[in-house]
Parts: sequence; C-alpha cells; structure tokens
Amino acid sequence: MTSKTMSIVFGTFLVIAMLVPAAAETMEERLKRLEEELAELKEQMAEQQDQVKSLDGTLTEAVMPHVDKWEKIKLGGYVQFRYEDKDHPTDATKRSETTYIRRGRLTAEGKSDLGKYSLQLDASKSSVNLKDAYGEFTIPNTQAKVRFGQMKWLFGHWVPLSSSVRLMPERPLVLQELFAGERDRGLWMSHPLHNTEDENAIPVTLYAGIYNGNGVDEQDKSVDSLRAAGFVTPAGWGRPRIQTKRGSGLDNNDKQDYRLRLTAQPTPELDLGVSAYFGENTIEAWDDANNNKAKDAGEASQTYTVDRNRLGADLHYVNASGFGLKAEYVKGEDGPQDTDGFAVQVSQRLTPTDIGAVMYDTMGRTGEQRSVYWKAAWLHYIDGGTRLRLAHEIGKEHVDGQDITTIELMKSF
Ligand SMILES: [Ca+2]
Ligand SMILES: [Ca+2]
Repeated sequence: MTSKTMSIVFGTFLVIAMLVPAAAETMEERLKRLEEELAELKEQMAEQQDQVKSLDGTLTEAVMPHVDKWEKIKLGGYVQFRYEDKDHPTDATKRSETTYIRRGRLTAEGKSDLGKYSLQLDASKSSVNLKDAYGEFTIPNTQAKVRFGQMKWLFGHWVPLSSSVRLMPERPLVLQELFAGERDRGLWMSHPLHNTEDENAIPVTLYAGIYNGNGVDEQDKSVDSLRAAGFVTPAGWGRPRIQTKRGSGLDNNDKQDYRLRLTAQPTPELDLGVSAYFGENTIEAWDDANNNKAKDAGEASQTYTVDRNRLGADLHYVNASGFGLKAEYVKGEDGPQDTDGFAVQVSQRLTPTDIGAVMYDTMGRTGEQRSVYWKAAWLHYIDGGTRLRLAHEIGKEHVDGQDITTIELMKSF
C-alpha cells in the first residue's frame, strides 16, 4: 500500500469514527440521563440565584432584571478535519501529504441587552490555546460600543471573519503575513456616524482601537527577506539572525498600536470598509554563532524599533440569488520592508446545499518575487452542522510553484 493510499484509508476511518456516535447507550437511556442532569443543574442555578439576591439588596435590585435577561452560557464550536496534499515540481521539501485537525474550537458565550462576552479555546494542537477572551458593552445612554480583551484585530473583511464560514481553506496570503494569528490584546470602540433614527440613512460606523501590537502567534521574519529589504546588521556578524519577537499575547515594548476602521453599507447587499493601523514593533537581531536559531549568552545582539503600519480597503457583496463578490487590498510597512497584497473572490450558491468559489490571491514583499495563487473551492452542506469542502490551489510562491489539494470535513455544534 502506498503512503497516499494508506493516509486516505486512515483518513476515511477517522472520519467514520468521528461521525458515528458510540452505541453503548440507547437513546432512551441517554435522554433519561440528560433529563436527570438538567434537573440537577436547574436546582443548582436556583440555589445560586438565591445566594446572589441575598448578598446586597440594592445592588441586586439594579442588576437582577438584566441578569435574568442573560442567555445561559451557550457552548458552541467546530472541528475541521483535513486531508492536505502539497505538491511542488522541483523542491521535494515542499511536498507533503497529511491528515490533521486544522481547527478544534470550543466557544462559550453569552448575550443580553447589556452586551456580550465570549471565550474561545483551540484544542487542535498538543496544548490548548486561548483564542478569544473578550467582553463587550454599550456605554449607557449612548450608541457607543466597547469591546476589550483578547480578540481578532478589527481590520478589513477576512481577518475578523470566522474560519467556520470562510469559503477558502485559509485567509488571503497578505493577511496571513501581516496579521498572523489574527488576534491581539486591546480595546476598541465603535459609534454610528449616520442618523440611526432615519431608516433611509446609509449605515456608516467608525471603529477606533488600541492594541499592544505584538499579536498572539509566533512569527519570525527570515533574516534574508529583511536584509534584502534593507535591514542592516552590524558588520562582522557571521550569522546574523532577526527575530520580531511576536506572539504569546504579551507586549514586547512600551508602545501601543492604534487602529481606525470606517464601514458603510450603501445597500443591504453591499459592505464597504477602509482600515488603517499605525504602530511600532521591536525587533531583535543577533549574531547566531552556534546556528541554533536561538539567542544564547555571549552572542552579540541589538534591538531596533521599526514602524509597523498597515492600510486596507475591502468590499463585500452578496445578493439574494447567492452570487457573492469579495475583494480586499492591504499594504503594510515593517521597518524597511513593504508588503502588499490583493485578493478577489467570486462565489455562487449552486443548490441550497452547495457553493462554488474561485479566488485570485497575490502578495509581494520588498526584495522578493510576488506570490500568486489561483484557488477554487466547492462546499457541500451534508446537514446544517456538517460541511464537506474540496479545494485546489495552484500557486507560484516567490519563484516556484506549489499546488495544494484540500479535502476537509467540518462539524459545527
Ligand atoms: Ca506594543
Ligand atoms: Ca544561538
């Protein structure tokens, strides 16, 4: 059996194992057990409510009517199980064939007229990662909303869009490059700029945010690309290496990054947005004498503070017949290196349960050749919560070509 056949057999087995529920408990037994557990939970909640009420009469009087309106904690999430085949005409290190859990998300959230909160974890890797932990509220007697915590950067269309509803397997190249991990810690406020009492007014909303800027995902820039872009390290270093020290959700300098976004909805089908981001990043360069990609004692080093700016424009259109058009342009500046990218996606609902989509996706960086990808995807909804996606991407990454085939099963709950 070839490795390809083996992984298909293995993948199919896993898919079946995932979809077929354990048969140990009959439906009746299961219902009975759930009923008992529910009754127990209700009892516990009633007890806790009584305790809250008795803590402080004045406080609970003001708060309780709202507490009652909070939806109970809603648990949700999704699992993406993926088979991926990467091919490359000349470079064997860029060929791979694998099955893996791309995303395994669990979300707990609640909503009321007071606002909302959300906590999302990812359990697709060996350790559990915090994705989102934020609260949102409306400032009393205003239309201003505030969201704070760890959350997606509010930039453009595709960064904040959930991976569970995106048509292509991954975000456009330029967003993967400039917004790796999609999240940071900070706060944003939004306010409508139109007369919200006028039904004919075009909705226009302004968002302003402040973030620590360092993101939550590890991402090191390659020394070659930064040097090609004009980043200078001291003369005499044998193995200069540069690390942007991104990730972990912790700030790496005492500067804040700022973001503005303006959205307009000229018709119910059309959303337009422009985004701007201004900040500063701290980069560390060192002479990696022992070539272990880590900075060790005795290795000469130097830190640099560089501009981290991004500008973007996005368009999102979808009509009643299921035709969709999305486009996004982003230009970014990281010290001496400029990055720009553009993606346009056309989609059509083919049947009530099928969607087809194609995308043109391109990105360029100072000192490198542009990457260009043509992507196509077909999505089939097996039921409301189960989706099959077949995707094929034909790419030219820098100078070489790479083809990626993806078969993915997603279960939302
Ligand atoms: Ca910072
Ligand atoms: Ca080292």
